[in-house]
Amino acid sequence: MAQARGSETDFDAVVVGAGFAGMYMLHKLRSLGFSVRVYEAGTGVGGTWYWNRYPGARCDVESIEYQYGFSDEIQREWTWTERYAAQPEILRYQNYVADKLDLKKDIRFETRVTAADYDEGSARWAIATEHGEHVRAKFFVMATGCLSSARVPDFPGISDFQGESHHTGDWPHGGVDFTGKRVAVIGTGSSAVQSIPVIAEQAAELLVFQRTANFTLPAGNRPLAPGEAEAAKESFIEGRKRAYDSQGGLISFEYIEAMIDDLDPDFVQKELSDRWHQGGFSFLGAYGDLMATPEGNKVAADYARSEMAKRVADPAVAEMLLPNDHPVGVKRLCLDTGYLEVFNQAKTKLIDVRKTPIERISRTGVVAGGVNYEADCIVFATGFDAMTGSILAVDIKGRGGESLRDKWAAGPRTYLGLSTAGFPNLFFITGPGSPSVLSNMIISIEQHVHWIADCISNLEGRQVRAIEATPDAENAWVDHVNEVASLTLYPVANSWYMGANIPGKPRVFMPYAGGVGVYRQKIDEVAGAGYEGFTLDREAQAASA
Ligand code: N01
Repeated sequence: MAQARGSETDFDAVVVGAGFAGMYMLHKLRSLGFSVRVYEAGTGVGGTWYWNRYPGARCDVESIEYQYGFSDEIQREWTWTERYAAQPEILRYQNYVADKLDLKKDIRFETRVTAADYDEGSARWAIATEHGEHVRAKFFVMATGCLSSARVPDFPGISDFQGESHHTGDWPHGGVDFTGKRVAVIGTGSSAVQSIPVIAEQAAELLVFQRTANFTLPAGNRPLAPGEAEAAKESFIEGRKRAYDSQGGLISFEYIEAMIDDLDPDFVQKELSDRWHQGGFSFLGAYGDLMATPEGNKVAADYARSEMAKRVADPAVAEMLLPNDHPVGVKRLCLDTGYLEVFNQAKTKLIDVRKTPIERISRTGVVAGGVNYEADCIVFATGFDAMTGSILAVDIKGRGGESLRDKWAAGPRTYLGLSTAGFPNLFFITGPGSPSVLSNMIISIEQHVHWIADCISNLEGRQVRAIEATPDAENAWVDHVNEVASLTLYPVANSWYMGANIPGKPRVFMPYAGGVGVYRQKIDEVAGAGYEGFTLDREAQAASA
């Protein structure tokens, strides 16, 4: 192993973010002998799981699959307690890994990176933090997460509100006591669907402001049975290999490839039913065209609506809660524990803000349709500036001072989701143009960390000073990402995948829908062909130029 290089101000790599991605990137590069500095805005590791401490926060991927796979020792030492781990358990796991690998000493906490400028002369990034610190690094890695830029809509009067208000993605560490309070929740995405049943246990009154009804199915969470987690450890490493080559990085269920018209209708209904009651995302894999054609999707969507309706006592309320403006699965499917049943409680009121839009926040509550709904607390479960928000929060300037914000003004453009032309030695982990949020994030994070670490080692071994995507390769990749998306129903919905939840954000389908296994093959082929689609700037060439 090479001797670690670098000084307090000059590193082989600077990484932004200490969630699952940044932690593993640090470990991987450090174990290859590179000097690495990580910057993290929070006071601790965890990323998403550090910030999203709202009541009921829980992973929607099974805990056995939602963990690092790079160390058999780590997976054997850690024992998950529930089918879907809750936020505190995941955060404990991340801290356990960080401590075991002694990661924290190379992470600067409570420090946001504000700017990064590429200096062509030295082929190094100059990175500035909010505290006025300046460091340099050959490689700059954005491990900022896809759902980390919490967004409160720009409602008039927000600062007038006299009660307590919080965004689910920036929740107080000490928790919030809703006992006996009137609570208004704005939003009905995954964060709302998870938090509302827990808030309802304490609140005296609950007001839910819904703009879009979402598909939600019972998660089927449960404690892992004695011996279950231990047994999973035996097959974990072999399973992880299969996950790397799978569609979504999940191996707890199979995708049926046959099209619905080629299947017996009774078989289809049984598959839908079995998968629905199994909980989790297996429902979306019931047949090949479920996510590809309106006709195929409708069968599953009808099934989902019929199951959801059974859970709501008042048919008029059920009607409001049943999604009817988008296909099932094209907005992130919600997994819930008792969500719809909350609307059977007398203390809950559902307000359709399509019919009666939120006009403003008053001193005492939320004003919609001319009515002031009084509340002691407002919970903004209003989502994130997804995928690009945290990348563009840093003022990144590439070759010739080109601004990434300008370059991506009409939507993100990447080569393989890993890099972008004009910005040498800059890498994204699970960036736009990669499977990312359509997959088990841990699988996609590991895939990218391995690729980036191999790339950096390879370049260092060949005295390459800079690697940069070519505009042609990038254009071809962007076209491919769009073409694959157009074969699915994803682009039809107003989802955060499309940037549609942010007023003014370009409407572009950001992740790559081709699947984890297919994507892995492509990025490995690129590396195997000597980083096809990239230009490599060799030190000898630079010296003679
Ligand atoms: O955010 P969202 P989220 N007026 O964008 C509404 C992951 N996650 O935090 O749908 C009124 O989904 C908005 O309405 P609409 C998961 O990938 C995972 O819930 O845009 N309403 C919507 O109802 C998830 O998909 C877990 O019409 C407004 C809600 O706010 C992603 O994070 C748990 C509004 C936002 O929903 C984001 O989920 C939680 C306005 N002006 C999250 N603006 C796990 O289980 C927005 N809304 C691991």
